[in-house]
Amino acid sequence: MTSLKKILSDKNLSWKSVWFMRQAGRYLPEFRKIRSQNQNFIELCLNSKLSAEITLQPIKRFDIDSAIIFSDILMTPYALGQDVKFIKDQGPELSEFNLERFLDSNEREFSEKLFPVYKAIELTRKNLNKDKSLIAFIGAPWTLLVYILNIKKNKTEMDLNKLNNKNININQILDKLIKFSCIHIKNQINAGADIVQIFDSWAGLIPLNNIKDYCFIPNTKIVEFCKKEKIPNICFPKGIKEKYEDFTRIVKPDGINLDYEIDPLWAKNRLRDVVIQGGLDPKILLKSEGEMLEGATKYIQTFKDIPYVFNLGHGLLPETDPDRVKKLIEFYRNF
Ligand code: 1CP
Repeated sequence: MTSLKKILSDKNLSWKSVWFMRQAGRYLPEFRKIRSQNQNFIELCLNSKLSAEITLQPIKRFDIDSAIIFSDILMTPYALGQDVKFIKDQGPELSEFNLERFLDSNEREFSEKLFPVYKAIELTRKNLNKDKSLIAFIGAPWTLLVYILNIKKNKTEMDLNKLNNKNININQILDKLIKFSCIHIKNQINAGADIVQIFDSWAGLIPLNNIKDYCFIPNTKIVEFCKKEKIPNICFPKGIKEKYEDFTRIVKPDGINLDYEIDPLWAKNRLRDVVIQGGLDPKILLKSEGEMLEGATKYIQTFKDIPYVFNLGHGLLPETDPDRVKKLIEFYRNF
């Protein structure tokens, strides 16, 4: 197995690696124990010692190649002055967006508010074996905007009125988010992270005629920044279907995470000059062991002769049995 960092920088080898999105968190009893003693989620993310400990929990349990820092994409709006709360069984809730306050925030204030996250990365790196990569992450500007303006009605519908509100200049907000996303990436790398993953979890909600402005351009600007800084990067434009091809060609990330709707063979034929990661439906870990291993085989087999990072098509679900995760990793290692 090869470190994720090496795979992303040296794409011409048929190297393999494995980690899982949301590997640190909700489905692990040792995480739930810490969480039950720390009701305020933002405060937990800002507790460097606990955050480092949670990051390392899946590394202690499973034979995986990378750790992803325990934090959240909503730490960016938090550091840009918005109140962020996580309501039990409902998800995040952000205070009313205040454009003036948002545009007013500066780099020093932003980095100071997120200092505990960087400290957690430093601590984790010290306790993580050298041959394992530490993954930093950000939410892509559009996905952050969805939360900042509270645009999402439910998992598949959006309140377009909010998007078309004449008093709101979407591009102005996206530009500020791009700038501060790059600052957050750089700070995380300086603290000891090796790679960044850019989660555009709600890219699939973008109206088709806005996909260039709201998805391709912001991701391109961030990837260009990473390239300038020599930071290995992986994009995850979830839900954009066949637009994965345009995305890869235009944005040119080092790595691309497939979502579970993308056919692996289609991806292998259409996505060029990029390291492919993930794809397996996290729901398959809830099915019988046979079904899970059959599903995994399709991905491992399809990508056996090109660089491939074994991972999922979205994060591990809270109801996943950790023993299933272990089984899946063992199966992959023995394949
Ligand atoms: O209540 C709890 O115990 C908190 C659950 C939880 C956890 C464990 C949330 C709330 N965030 C996290 C950690 C987290 N979030 C990590 C680090 C852990 C790991 O990956 O191993 C990461 C990478 C994220 C990223 C994240 N947060 C994304 C992008 C990935 C994705 O799943 O699409 C998104 C969209 C969020 C927002 C968020 N944070 C938490 C929830 C419940 C949500 C999603 C809410 C929604 O559906 O709108």
